[in-house]
Formats: sequence, C-alpha cells, structure tokens
Amino acid sequence: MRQEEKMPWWKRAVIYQIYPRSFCDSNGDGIGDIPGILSKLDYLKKLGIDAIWLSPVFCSPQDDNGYDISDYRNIDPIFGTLDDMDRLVREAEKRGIRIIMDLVLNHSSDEHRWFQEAKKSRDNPYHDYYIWRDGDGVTPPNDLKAGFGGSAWEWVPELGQYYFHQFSVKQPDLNWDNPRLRAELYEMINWWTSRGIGGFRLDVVDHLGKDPDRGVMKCAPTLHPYIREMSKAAFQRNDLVTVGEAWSADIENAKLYSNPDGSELSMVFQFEHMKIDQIPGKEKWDMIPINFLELKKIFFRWQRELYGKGWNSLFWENHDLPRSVSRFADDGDYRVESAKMLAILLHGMQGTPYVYQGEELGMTNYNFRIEDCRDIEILNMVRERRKKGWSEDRILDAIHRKGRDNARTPMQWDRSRNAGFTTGEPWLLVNPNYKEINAADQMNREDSVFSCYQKLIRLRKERDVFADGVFEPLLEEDEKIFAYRRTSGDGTLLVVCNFSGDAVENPLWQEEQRGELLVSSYTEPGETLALLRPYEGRMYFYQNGQ
Ligand code: TEU
Ligand code: CA
Repeated sequence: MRQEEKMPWWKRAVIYQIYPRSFCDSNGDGIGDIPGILSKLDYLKKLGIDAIWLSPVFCSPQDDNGYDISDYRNIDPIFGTLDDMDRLVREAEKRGIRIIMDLVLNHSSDEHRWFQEAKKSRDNPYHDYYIWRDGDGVTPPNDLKAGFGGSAWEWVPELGQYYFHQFSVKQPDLNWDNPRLRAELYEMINWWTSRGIGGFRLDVVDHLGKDPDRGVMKCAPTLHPYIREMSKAAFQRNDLVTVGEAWSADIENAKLYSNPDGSELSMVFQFEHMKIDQIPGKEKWDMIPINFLELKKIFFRWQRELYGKGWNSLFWENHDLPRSVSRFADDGDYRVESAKMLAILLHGMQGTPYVYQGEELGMTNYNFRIEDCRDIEILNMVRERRKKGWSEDRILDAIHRKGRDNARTPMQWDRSRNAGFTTGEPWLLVNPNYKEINAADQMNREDSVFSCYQKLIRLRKERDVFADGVFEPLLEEDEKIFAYRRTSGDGTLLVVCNFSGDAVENPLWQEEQRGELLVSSYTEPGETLALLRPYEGRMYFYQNGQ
C-alpha cells in the first residue's frame, strides 16, 4: 500500500546540508562557493538525496559566517551571483534535487541598510525595525547576555539608546512586533519562492517571539501567532518544505511547530539529544560523559509521542556540532563500522533524516590549535574562560570536543593537495586525515560509509515503513544495544545496533533470522547472529506474518 498520494514529498526525503564556505572552492580564493556546489551536483545525485539545505549565501560581512545578513535579496560575492544561484536551482532540479535556503529572520547584520538607517535617528522609518531602549550608556536596560559573549544590549551614543542583540553585536535583533517589518520579510520570502526555491530552514525560529524587558529571549506568547501569520503569507502555497530550528523545543511545542494541519511549519529541528553531554542549565563547554540509557530514552520518547501529531528532523550533525563519529562512537579503529552504525540507527526512525556534508564519509573532529580556530563562538569562549581561570589544556579539550570549527573543516574530496577543496589557501585548515578519508576513495567502494548512506537513502524511498511505521522500542534497559521495530501495512523493520566497542550478546537474533538483511555496518557476516561485534548495526525487513 503506497500512501504517496497523501504524503508530502519531504516525509520520504533525505536532506543534505551544505556549509558553502567549506564545500568546494571553484576559484582558488580558499572559500567554497556556488559554482563549486554546481560542480558537485552529480556527486549528490549519486548519493541519492532529495534536497540541499544551503547554509546562508546572502550578502554578509561574515561576522558569523553568513548568519549575519546584510542583504536578503542578493548573493554575497564570495559565494557568487544571483545568476549562479538561479543556475544552481535549475541544475539541481534537473537532478531531482530541491534547494532549501537558510533564512535568518531573528536578526540581520548591523551592516544591513535597515540598521544603517535605523541608527540615523529615532524618527527614521527603519528605526522601529530593531529593538531599542533608552539609557545612559553606563547601565544597560537589564542583565541579559548575548549568545556570543557580553551584554545583549549595545549602546549607540548618537541616539542615546541601546539596541538588543541575542548573538554578536553585529547581529542586531529584528523587531518582530513591527507589522511593517514582518510584511517586508514575507514579501522577501515570496520573492525567493518565485525564483524556484524549494523550501526554507528558519534559523532560531523559537527566538522570533520575545519580550526582552521581562528577560524573555524566546517562546514569548507572540511566537506561534507570528509563525502562523508567516506560514499563511509565505509558506502555504506550492509544496515548500519548512524547517524550524529550535534549541528550546520540547515535544509539546514541537506539535505546534509541525502541526499536521500545516498551520505552522513542515517540521521541527530540535536538539534534546544534543544536550546529552552537557551539564543541565550550563553551557555546551561544561561537559559530562554521555549517558547511553538517557540518549535512548530521548530518541524513544520523541518517536513515540510525536507519532501522528507532528514531524521531527533526524540528525547527528550540522555546522554547529562536532562530528558524530568522534562524539558518539569511535573515530579510531572502528571509524568505518561505527559511522555506519550511527547512520543505520538514525535512518530507520520516523522523521526526515539530514546528512551534513562529510558525515557520509565518516569525517572526524580536528585536533585544533587555538590560533587556527576561526569561529566567533570559540573565540569568545576562549576569552571568557581564560578570564575565569580555565587552563589552556582545558580550553583546548573543550574546543576539540565541542567546537563548531570541527564541522567546518573543508570537505574531503580526494587525495590531492587540500583534499581537492581548493587550489589556494583554505580559509580553515584541512583535516590531515584526508588521504584516508575522502569522497573519491569511497564513492565506488561497496564497503564504504558513503555506500551505506546511499543504501539507506534509497531504502527510505522504496518502503513505506520508513515514513509511517509505528515505533516500538526494544531492550530499553540494555546498556549497550540500541534496538527498535517499526511496523506498517508494508511490513516490519527491525534495527539492532551495538553502540559500544565491545562484543555483546544479541537477544534479538531469532527475530533477525526472520528478516532480510537490508544494511549492515560490517561487510562480512559474523560467525553467529547471536553476537554483535563492536559497533555492529543491522537493519532487517520482513513481511508481516512471516
Ligand atoms: O544557531 C542557533 C544557536 O542558538 C547557536 O548559537 C547554537 O547555540 C550554537 O551554535 C551551539 O554551538 C543558529 C545557527 O545555526 C548558528 O550557526 C548561528 O551562529 C546562530 O543561529 C545565530 O544566527
Ligand atoms: Ca571561492
């Protein structure tokens, strides 16, 4: 029974995230660009993905690598031109791939024309596009802190006012309470849709509704009404996919963001499983070891409770997170097996899977020196933690484990100089392991991480059970095995993964015998199904009643 007619395309899709700076450089300036992406579309077609989420390529002074936009309707010259972008949309479409743009609507760059105007005078028509409070230049309106260090309020002496910014000082928050601003943003979104864009990822969508005077930075009562308004004005036509990034989302509000009635967004991109190694209430640099039972609980809860009531994103990585094989598995001896195991575990669940560039190769974290880091979040952390008296070793350890630059080292294409990313000097160092880990080597090898992803992506399109199967957790209390079953009219999917570096007994071996092995993290079968080798992950399918 194929439910294709009723089901939106993105429920069967796998989305690939490109961080354009680090993907492929076409002109030797050391920075990836749109022509570079064009040259790799066939690679992505071979992988089999349905859509590309493109991190921001709009005009930007690059204070936060494009998440500080100075013109929403143009492409930054470091990435190319509007013509290149149109060409990307067309060429991707020829290969059955849609382009999802990354909209940063919580803030703009301070170099945006609106902000330049806004700070000219209090009665400038753009003044009210941002959030201002009177003051004396000594004591900010309150003690809210910005995401990238310091106060969230910045003094502008010419105006005798502070502006509000949740991220860097170069990222002033837009005033969503101003209907003129909102209308202008919706019009801009529609302008992109008319150029053939297939959807949008909404940066920090939970921050659009806020009440800074009461210390509320996100999820104010205005939030969901604003999202519904935007959805009506800009999203509910065509068959756009819309993805809301929300660090604060829990299952209850995820049901709103991804309401199946289509009133808000297609899906939520939430991070509960990504907070697993940090001390609750503290920052990501304040780390604790991963509690595997807790991790399982989180995934299982989302799978069970969102079923039929919303739609989740499935991911281990993005441009803000460390490499998953280094963080959750083994980037040494079992790198290949454990990278595949993570993929198998994730791709059997309900939701839309995301593959972050290089994840399909099992790329790893980088052994940075502080002076080689470029990320604004890392640089601020270093300043703040040194002040707090952290040792250099402790700071370095935090960067190696959690720093965003881990995910931003250039894509490893082949064995040639700079991993084939650029002919010039790369903006961020290339991981020296590119000779062993690269796309050219993996693309045509059956036993590669790449091939495993390719299989998983294909399977999702072939079988309904991936999109609609009912989820049943298995072995919930097992300290090493992550296992579940999904059942639909189509049949049953069984996923059994050893999340540890030890061989373990497998209580599910008899059920495995009933099924057809779809994917495994090992190339050769083991001596017996009753044992799982280190990081062994297996996915089976069987007809119901079989
Ligand atoms: O990230 C959301 C966000 O809250 C980040 O600051 C996040 O907490 C941090 O990256 C974790 O390390 C989005 C973008 O994905 C990120 O790249 C931007 O820097 C941020 O918004 C501001 O636009
Ligand atoms: Ca370039």
